[in-house]
Amino acid sequence: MKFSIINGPNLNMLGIREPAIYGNTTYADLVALIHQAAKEEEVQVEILQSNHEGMLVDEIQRAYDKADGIIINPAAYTHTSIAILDALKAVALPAVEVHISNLNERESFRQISYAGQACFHTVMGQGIEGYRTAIKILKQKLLG
Ligand code: CA2
Repeated sequence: MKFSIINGPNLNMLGIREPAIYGNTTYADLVALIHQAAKEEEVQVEILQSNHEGMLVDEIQRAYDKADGIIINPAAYTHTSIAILDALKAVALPAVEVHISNLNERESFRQISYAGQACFHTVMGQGIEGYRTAIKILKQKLLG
């Protein structure tokens, strides 16, 4: 079972600023956690982070040929990108949306998620541990 894990803009800055919202862990810590969780769950993962909307769309399209499911944190593009929503709908792979912070407790502009409309589940407010939860949920979905 292979998952494409896609992270959007500024997630490479984790741990550098705003620790009260995003924690002290770095993007390298997040990548390590994902690899550890994937090993434990016996799934394969490919991870991409990009600050560019089109790169995220390209990666979702690539997942169509190489992955069984998608875990995506589109970061700020969550709240703006119909292109990412359309790409997720186009590939029609089972997808889980992840957010490190709890969007329900934040600004009103973060209350809308376009990408989430093409995802069967959203994990939020669990910090980077949310990616482990997402891996488990996606695996269960694919196992039926
Ligand atoms: O909670 C999440 O995972 C978010 O997707 C993170 C995004 C934010 O725009 C979303 O509304 C919620 C931000 C990514 C990281 O941005 C940083 C900002 C300052 C310092 C470090 C990272």
